[in-house]
Amino acid sequence: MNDLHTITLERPADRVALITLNRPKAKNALNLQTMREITDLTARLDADPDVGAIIITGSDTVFAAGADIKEMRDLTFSEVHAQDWLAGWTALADVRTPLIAAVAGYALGGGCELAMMCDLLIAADNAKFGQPEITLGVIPGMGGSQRLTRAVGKAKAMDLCLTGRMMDAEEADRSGLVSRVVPTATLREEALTAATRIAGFSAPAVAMAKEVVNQAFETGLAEGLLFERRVFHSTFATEDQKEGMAAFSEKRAPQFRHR
Ligand code: CO8
Repeated sequence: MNDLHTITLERPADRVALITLNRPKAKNALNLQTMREITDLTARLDADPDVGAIIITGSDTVFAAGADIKEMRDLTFSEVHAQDWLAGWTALADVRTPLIAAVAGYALGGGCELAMMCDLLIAADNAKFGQPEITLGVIPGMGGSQRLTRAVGKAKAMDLCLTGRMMDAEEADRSGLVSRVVPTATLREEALTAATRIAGFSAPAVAMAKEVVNQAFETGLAEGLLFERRVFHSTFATEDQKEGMAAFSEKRAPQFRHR
């Protein structure tokens, strides 16, 4: 796509889109243009019935080194407040298609926050996560204090946000930040395998599964369980439920319609 300058788009497998952050000279720092390109592109991919999973990745050594410090450094309070600086990223959290962050190397500040906005976070064994904003005289601004705390608990989140230290892949795995850790050399392949698998299932069932898990962060248990049960009931309105259960009974592979 020729309107992309800070990211690239590939279609490496059927029903899978792969977005690669591509500002190597700035360690894939996320500037406004990157935000617009990612949110516009993921919205377009989300509306495409031929896309069942989206991978977001960086290079072998850096996922993203955070928001673009050089772009922000001279902004005033009035400017960031008036523009609601970084609010545009919330569009990514509205994407209904599963998002897989495939993280190798540094995922710092906004880079860590971008990875946490995704649904699966697959880390290479060289990944390093951190919220170093405190070292710059600011605080996380794209969800780091909220999503990180929900993912790893107060003790670790405070440690990362107050000291600015990095967490390696092993600690991130132990702390519940990442879905799994894989060798750096196989990161892309592992992400692709997961994406292909997800994209092969019933698209309504996948969207509903994502929705109900996300609901766990928004509601109390009783309300969440009721929401889950009602959404479970609604899967029985889909042809894919009939096909999936018939295929199991008939000992054959299901042929999902994906819509
Ligand atoms: N923004 C802009 N440029 C960057 C960034 C960044 N986040 N990170 C690296 N770069 C640039 C460097 O300035 C350097 O440019 P140049 O070649 O022109 O000097 C180039 O990328 C290469 O970087 P290094 O030489 O530093 O590479 P190293 O391999 O030595 O180090 C690191 C890699 C460890 C990733 C290091 O670059 C680093 O620490 N980067 C900054 C990490 C950071 O602090 N991230 C947090 C940013 S703030 C944020 O994400 C959220 C802010 C929310 C604010 C809310 C406001 C409303």
